[in-house]
Amino acid sequence: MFAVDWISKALPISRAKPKILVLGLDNSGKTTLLIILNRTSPLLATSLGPLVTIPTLSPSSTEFLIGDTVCDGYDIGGYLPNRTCWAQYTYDVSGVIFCVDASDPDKFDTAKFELDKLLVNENLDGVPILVFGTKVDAPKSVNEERLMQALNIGYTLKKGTAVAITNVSRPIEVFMCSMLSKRGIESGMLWLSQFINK
Ligand SMILES: Nc1nc2c(ncn2[C@@H]2O[C@H](COP(=O)(O)OP(=O)(O)OP(=O)(O)O)[C@@H](O)[C@H]2O)c(=O)[nH]1
Ligand SMILES: [Mg+2]
Repeated sequence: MFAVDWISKALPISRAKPKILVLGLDNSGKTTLLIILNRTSPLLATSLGPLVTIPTLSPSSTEFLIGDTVCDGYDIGGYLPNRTCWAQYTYDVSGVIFCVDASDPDKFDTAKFELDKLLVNENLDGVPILVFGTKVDAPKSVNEERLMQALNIGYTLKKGTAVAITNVSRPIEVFMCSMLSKRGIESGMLWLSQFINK
């Protein structure tokens, strides 16, 4: 017993890092978000170059901190061929970040279609979904209420005045943000952090 105690103290048990899927249509800001999150995790920061992205063709993962927990953020890409692969990544997921370009209303229906598929995916039952409405700095961006309508997310929990509705089996919340000014990112991540196992 003593030996086991000693070994477990000397060799910290390595647990799998929480897996966070970062999903959304093409051009919605997923890769940009992961670069920002990785940079704001000083101990993990690897992306030191300018904040420039190219469309994601192949899935990759990036470490970042949620609270003090190191997570793996999976960036699978948002173009149609990439979206057909999303379901393959839905095992053992601790959280989903779903990015929607709030300045591109023409894509809202497609974004809703993809979000709805995630909502009925059994692997993701109960998994919290943080919806980021990105590009609020862009001239044509819609406000939070309009985005929630478009995505048919009809309730809010973040302001502590939750309107309880039936059939809410998972936490889901919308936060508007700008990757340029970084506005809104922190509050969204703070909301998500409460559901990520330490
Ligand atoms: N103005 C503005 N531009 C943004 C914002 N977020 C991302 N962008 C820009 O939008 C473009 C697409 O961003 P990405 O992060 O590559 O988008 P993505 O979701 O990873 O796209 P795919 O890899 O094609 O799925 C880039 O030129 C970003 O600089 C934002 O909040 N505001
Ligand atoms: Mg990308």
